[in-house]
Amino acid sequence: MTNNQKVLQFVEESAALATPDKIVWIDGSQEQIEALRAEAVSTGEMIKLNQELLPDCYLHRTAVNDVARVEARTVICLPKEEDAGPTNIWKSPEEGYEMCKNIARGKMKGRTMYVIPYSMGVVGSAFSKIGIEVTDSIYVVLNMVIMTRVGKECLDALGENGDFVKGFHAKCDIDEENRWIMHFPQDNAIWSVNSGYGGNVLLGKKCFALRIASYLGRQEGWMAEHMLILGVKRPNGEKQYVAAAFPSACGKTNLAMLIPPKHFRDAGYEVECVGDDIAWIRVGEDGRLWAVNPENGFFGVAPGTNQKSNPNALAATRQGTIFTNVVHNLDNNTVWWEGLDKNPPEHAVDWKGNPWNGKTSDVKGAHPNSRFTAPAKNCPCISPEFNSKTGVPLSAIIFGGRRASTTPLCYQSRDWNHGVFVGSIMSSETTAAATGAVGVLRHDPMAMKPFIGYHVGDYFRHWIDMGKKVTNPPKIFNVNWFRQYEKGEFLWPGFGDNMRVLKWILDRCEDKVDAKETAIGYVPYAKDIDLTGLDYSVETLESILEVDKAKWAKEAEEIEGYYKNTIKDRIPKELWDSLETLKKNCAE
Ligand code: OXD
Ligand code: MN
Repeated sequence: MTNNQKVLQFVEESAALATPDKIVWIDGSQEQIEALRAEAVSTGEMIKLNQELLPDCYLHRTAVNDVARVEARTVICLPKEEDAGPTNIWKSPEEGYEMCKNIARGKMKGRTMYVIPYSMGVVGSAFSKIGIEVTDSIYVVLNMVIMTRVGKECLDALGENGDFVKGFHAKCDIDEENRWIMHFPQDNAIWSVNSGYGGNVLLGKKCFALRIASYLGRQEGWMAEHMLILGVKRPNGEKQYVAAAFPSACGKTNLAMLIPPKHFRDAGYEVECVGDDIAWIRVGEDGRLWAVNPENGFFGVAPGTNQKSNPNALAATRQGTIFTNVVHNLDNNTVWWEGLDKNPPEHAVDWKGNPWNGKTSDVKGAHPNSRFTAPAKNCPCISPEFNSKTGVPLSAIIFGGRRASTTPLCYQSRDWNHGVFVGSIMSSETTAAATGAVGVLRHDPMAMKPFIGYHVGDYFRHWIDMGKKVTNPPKIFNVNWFRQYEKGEFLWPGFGDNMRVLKWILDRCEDKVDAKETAIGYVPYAKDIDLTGLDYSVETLESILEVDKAKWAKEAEEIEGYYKNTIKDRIPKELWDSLETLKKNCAE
């Protein structure tokens, strides 16, 4: 399929190590995809679902010990430990390669090695980058076909000499103790062994499009961010675009596909989804930041997705989708998950493969991190700019975490550098997207803690430097949809009603609305958040817009501790200055 010697050598070396019985090049053709689906069904790797209700949809179950990203086993291999920084696990490249190679040696014996040429971004766009993943998993091939642009045209785009990101994946024995996801940013290389879970094995996604790409972006002067991208069409037809960073499983997919409340729809507002997880951002000739979504599908969290919370995502999953670790409804050969509807199936199989009765069982049927892999083109609100080679210009960047208290519903930074500070101090309660305890507050700067491919202090510096390159930077905001009463219930309705906050943000970008200056930045006046059609009291809104200086003084102390004791060095002076301002403002 190619004369590119580097590609041929990579495939040859991978095969020499893993010794597969057969090598199959993925050309992206429908016949090949069909044949692989049929093979996966024949071996039990996938279950073919009801083709009338869910055409071209399949169900897969991972091993029970392999259901989420493994941050403690995700490694950045650089020559010097200090260059990986305090947010990463580090190994030297020599040690990393040796470990992975020893684990993978001979592990594809009796198996087929698939070679997947893929593009992150539209093939042929200056924004895009090509990867080659070798894998012994049909599930990986079929997911990559949905999540990226796969096929011969990627090899053609590489030509005889082009460079690419090398990804080696071997399932091995799905052994937790020998599971490693290793990145070699200096070599554009990724090794993943002993896992079959998407975030660890779809190497175009977190490994390439965030960890390797963030490293490349710093060298080449662009940014790879854990951000959704959405467009809002105003009644007069004008469009504004927003990129928003939230930690995993904090509603990025829901926000990206938001349906505005009726009052906004009637007025003519529409939301279009450009992406739900990753943004590659560059400086445009016009001095603005332009963003593309390098992916081609959605790897979304299933539980909680329903006709009310996210009808667009649900619609996207009705065709050509792979479901992972959800409930198999045996009555009609479809799927179900907690929060889909109030009618769990009685005759079903749970995510572990055990018989399950949704009416009587007291255990969850779907894993909390169960997923759908759905083609982006299925999404009813996909943006006409989705396949744009230049991307979309950003009016605003939004950061958001899951915080029960302290952080108000929304605030705006004073300027770019202060916005970088706001991103750097993000913290959020952990979710099921990664292994480990759920609900623990942790620092997650720019929602990138698990995804920065180098030292976090240098990453902050890169953000500051990017601000110097843009003459017309997006405005930077922070939102918190997750404020709670002491009893635990949420104080803001969220979902489609987030449009009310989005509208304020977009109006701020056009200087159409005033704001209150506070210790932490500009906060909306309650009167400026349009509550029309919502049964919601202005007092409650005021309470979640409040900035409590005493709480923020404590927060500032905590941030100082995080900067000093965790990140320790390489923090840009501009961020220390913002912290000093915050402390001073809270003391006044
Ligand atoms: C994801 C994640 O899958 O962030 O997007 O874990
Ligand atoms: Mn994510």
